[in-house]
Amino acid sequence: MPNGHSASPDLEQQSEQPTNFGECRDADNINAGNAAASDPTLRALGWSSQWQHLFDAAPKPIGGLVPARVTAQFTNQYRIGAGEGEFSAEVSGKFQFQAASRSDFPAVGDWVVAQPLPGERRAVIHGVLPRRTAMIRRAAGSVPEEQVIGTNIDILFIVNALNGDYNVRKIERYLVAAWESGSAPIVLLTKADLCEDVQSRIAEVASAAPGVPVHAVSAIEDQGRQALLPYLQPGRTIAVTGSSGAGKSTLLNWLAGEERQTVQGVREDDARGRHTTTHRELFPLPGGFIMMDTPGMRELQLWESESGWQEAFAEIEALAASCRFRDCRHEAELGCAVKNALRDGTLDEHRYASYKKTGRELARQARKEKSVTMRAKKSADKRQGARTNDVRRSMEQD
Ligand SMILES: Nc1nc2c(ncn2[C@@H]2O[C@H](COP(=O)(O)OP(=O)(O)OP(=O)(O)O)[C@@H](O)[C@H]2O)c(=O)[nH]1
Ligand SMILES: [Mg+2]
Ligand SMILES: [Zn+2]
Repeated sequence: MPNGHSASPDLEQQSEQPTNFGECRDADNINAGNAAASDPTLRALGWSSQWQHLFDAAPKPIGGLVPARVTAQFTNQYRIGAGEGEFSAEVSGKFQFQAASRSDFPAVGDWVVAQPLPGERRAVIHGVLPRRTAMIRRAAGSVPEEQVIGTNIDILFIVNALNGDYNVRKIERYLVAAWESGSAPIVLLTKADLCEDVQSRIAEVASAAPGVPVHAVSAIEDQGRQALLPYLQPGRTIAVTGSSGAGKSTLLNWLAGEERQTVQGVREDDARGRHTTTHRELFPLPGGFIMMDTPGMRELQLWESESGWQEAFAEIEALAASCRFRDCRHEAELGCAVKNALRDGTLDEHRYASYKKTGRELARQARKEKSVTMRAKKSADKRQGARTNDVRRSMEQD
């Protein structure tokens, strides 16, 4: 092991001071008449008076409905936490019928309108409260379809390990998705005990993550916890994301102060993980914050996200504002500020390449989505046409 213990003060250093994440949130003035708003079980899951207002405003087709949070998801089954405890839940038939796309279904982190079934630990979900944030990726498969990874995440820990997993380009992709999601990204470089030169890694990542705090930690050696404390505020939901084996579940156990999730060693040859965590799950932790553990991803397929891309490459977007042509593609155009910055070395070549590559990928993705939407519309029109003909024929027969 290289400079493990002695790295301690270094680890506390960070690229940027975390400042006002969610400072505004707990101006909760609890309505004394509202039992749910002050319910300790719900509050441990992140419930606040803002959610209470949304719940009060939500449509309620039947009586006896209560607020609950989706704490885990297994295909079509959910586990939800309500004031009355945990329930296994499914969506109602009407919900299923009315859902226009996969992303309308509840996801881990959602607050839902639920109906506990009398005398059972089962419940029916009738609605989902409006999401504050939603982390979305493109689902695996040939048809472009969005998959909601998690919702109502205040802070997203983008976890990348300082061994074979370390990859700045990978972090950039996660940042695009994080900015698009609405949650505040933080990069956590884990397994600092395995790295000889933590400080230069932090600096390298920081230059590819404008405006994003970057911290190095070692759960195994209990290093770097201090720097994370400002994020771990009561009522906050923090999700971890990253490759399998990056140390997400280990991080959760470390911050929880006890073994909540199973962890497993990585493959010796390439440091890849074994996909130990298999479903997304929320854990209310002792400090009053809530952590969402997620399965490691092989690859993060981005969902169309113009604003996330612009945010993740903010310094290039800022340069682009002074290009001579407004529609400059930063290739061979005259007066291109981006190309100038590349020439004088203020902009890194890899960073530029990654900016262009991500942009192309998102454009391709947008085209695909468009053509699928058009195809879906055409076949719907066709079905409609066939139905109209059927009706006409049957009328003619009459
Ligand atoms: N040296 C070192 N190893 C660590 C550290 N954190 C985690 N590990 C090891 O990395 C391996 C993978 O850790 P996990 O926490 O299971 O990784 P994960 O990201 O949850 O992986 P998936 O659940 O597969 O997505 C385990 O053997 C951990 O002991 C660390 O700070 N230092
Ligand atoms: Mg895990
Ligand atoms: Zn340009």
